[in-house]
Amino acid sequence: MARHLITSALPYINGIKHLGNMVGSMLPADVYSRYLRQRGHDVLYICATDEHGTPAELAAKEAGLPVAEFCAQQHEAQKAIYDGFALAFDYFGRSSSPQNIEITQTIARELKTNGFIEERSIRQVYSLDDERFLPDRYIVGTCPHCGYDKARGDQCENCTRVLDPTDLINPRSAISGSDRLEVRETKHLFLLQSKLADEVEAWVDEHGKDWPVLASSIARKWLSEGLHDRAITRDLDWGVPVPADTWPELAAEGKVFYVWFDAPIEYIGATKEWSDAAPEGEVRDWKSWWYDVDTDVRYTEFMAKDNVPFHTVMFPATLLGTRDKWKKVDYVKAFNWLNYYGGKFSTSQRRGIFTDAALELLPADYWRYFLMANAPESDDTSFTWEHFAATVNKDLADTLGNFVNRVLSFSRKRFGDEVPAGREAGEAERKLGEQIAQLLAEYEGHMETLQFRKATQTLRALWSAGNSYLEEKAPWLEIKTDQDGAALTLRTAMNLIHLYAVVSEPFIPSSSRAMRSAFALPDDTAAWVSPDEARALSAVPAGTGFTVPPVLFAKITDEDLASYEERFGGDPDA
Ligand code: B3M
Ligand code: ZN
Repeated sequence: MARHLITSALPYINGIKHLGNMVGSMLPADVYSRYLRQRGHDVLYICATDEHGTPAELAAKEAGLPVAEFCAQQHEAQKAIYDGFALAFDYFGRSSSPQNIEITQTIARELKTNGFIEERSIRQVYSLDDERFLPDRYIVGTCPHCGYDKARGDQCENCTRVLDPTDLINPRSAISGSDRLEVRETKHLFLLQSKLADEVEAWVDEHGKDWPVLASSIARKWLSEGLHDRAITRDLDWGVPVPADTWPELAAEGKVFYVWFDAPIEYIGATKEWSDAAPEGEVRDWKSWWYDVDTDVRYTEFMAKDNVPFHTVMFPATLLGTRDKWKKVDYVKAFNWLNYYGGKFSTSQRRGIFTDAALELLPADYWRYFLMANAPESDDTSFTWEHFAATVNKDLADTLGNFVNRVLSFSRKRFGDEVPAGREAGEAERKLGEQIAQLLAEYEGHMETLQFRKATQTLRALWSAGNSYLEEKAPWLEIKTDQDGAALTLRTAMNLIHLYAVVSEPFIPSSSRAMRSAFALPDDTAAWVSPDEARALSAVPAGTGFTVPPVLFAKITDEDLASYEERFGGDPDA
C-alpha cells in the first residue's frame, strides 16, 4: 500500500466554473483518487478555492459585497456543485484560511532567512481617486502600438504586445475610470528566482523526465527563458498579509502576498485545514503528508497547461528556497483545453456549459464519463452537443445501461428474483473470463499511468464484451431448448454487471453504486477485482437475491439536443 497525495489546481473564487475548468483538474484528480482508494492505497485528495488576487476583489465589488463575505458565499456555491459532481475531496479548503496565512508567512520568512527574498523599490501607478496603487491589469488606456483604446497596463489584448502601464496613452483606472493617476515609488518583496534557477533546472531535469511531455516541455520552455526575480507582494486589501514581525514597514503599508505565491502553498494550508477539522477521536497529521516525506509519499498534481509554469518552476523554487523539508511534486498531470465548438470556454464571457447548468440538465455520471472519455490529454478537444449526445447514448445508454436492464429484467421474468444456477461454466464462459481478465489488466495499466482516454476506451471494451457474450449465447432463444444453459448465461452476465459496477466506479460512481446495490450480496465491500475473480466471474453466486434498478441512463433525444443547442448556443459558425 502506498501513500498518495493528490492536488488539483484551485478554482478561482470568482464565478461558477465551466466544464473545461473541471475536466483539466478536479475531475481527473477525483477519478485517479477513487481508483487508488479502490486499489487499497492511502490517498489524500486536497483542493480549495483560490480566493486572493485582484479578480476576487473586483468580483466582490461588482457583487456589492465585502470581499470576505463574497468569498465565503462563492466557496459554498462552488463546493455544492462539486459535491453534485461527486468529487470526493478529502478536504476542499479556502486559500484565505488562517492555516494558509500561517504557512505562507512561515515559508516567506524561511526564504528571507536564506536570502531568497529582498525588498526592492519600484515605480507603480497610484490612483488618487481610488486611493490605492493599481496593479498593471487595472490600468487601461490606448495602446501605443496599435491604438486599441482598451489596452491593459500589462498587455494589449488587441495586438498582444506586453506593455508597461507607463506606455499607455491616456491611462485611466479600470476601477473608477479616473485619469488622476501618478507614478510613485513603492517597495515590494521580490522572490530571487534568479538565484535558484540552477537548482530548479536540476530538479526539473531529475523529476520532469517521467512527466507527460506537455508538462515537461512547458517547464523547460520557461526555464530556457531564464528565471527572473519576481515581485511577490501587492497593494491590495485582500490577501495573505506580509508579516509585521519580519517586514514591519511593508506590513504597515498593508502589503499582501501575490496570489500565485500563496495559492500553491494552500495545498499545504488546506491539508492543515483538513487536520484541524479532524472529527472527535480521529487523528490527522497534515505534516505526515508534506514534511520530510520525500520517499514515503507520492505527490501527483493535476492542472491545465496555463498553470504548469507556476507549479513546475515558481512553486518548486519557493520550496527549494526554504532549505526546508517540504514535499515537492513527483508527477504533474497537465491537460490541454476543452473548447466549445472550437472556441475557448470562458467564465468571463459566459461561453460554454457551466458546472451548475450541466447538473441541472443531466446527472453527473453523464458528464463525468463524456469529459474523461474526451479528456484534452494530448491536445485540445472540442465539446459539441452532437458528440456528447452520441457518446452518452451509445456508450452509457446502449452498451452499459441496456445490458444491465435486459439481463436482470429477463432473468427475473423467467427465473424469479434470485440469480439462477443452471449448469457449470463451459467453453464460452472460459473464453469470456480470459478476455475480461485481459481487458482488466489493460484498464489497470492505463489508470496507473494516468491515461484516462485510453482507460475509458478499455472500460467501454469491457462493457462491449458482455454484450457480445449475450448476443452469442442469446438466452432468450436458449431458454426454449436449454433452461440450464440460459440460466448459466444469465448468471454469468449478472457477474459481469457486478464486475462493471466495481471497475466503473472511478468514472461513474453513482451508476456503479446502483448496479452494485441490485445484488443482495452479504458482503459487497469488494474494492477491486483480481484477475482470478475476473476469469471466474463468480462473485455473485446462484441464489443471490437481486432487483432490477431503474434504467441507468435515459437517452438524449433529438428534441433534448435541439433544446440544449438552443439554450447554450450550438456551433457559432453554423
Ligand atoms: N486559480 C486557476 C487558474 O489559473 C488558478 C490555479 C491555482 S492552483 C495553485 O484558472
Ligand atoms: Zn496593441
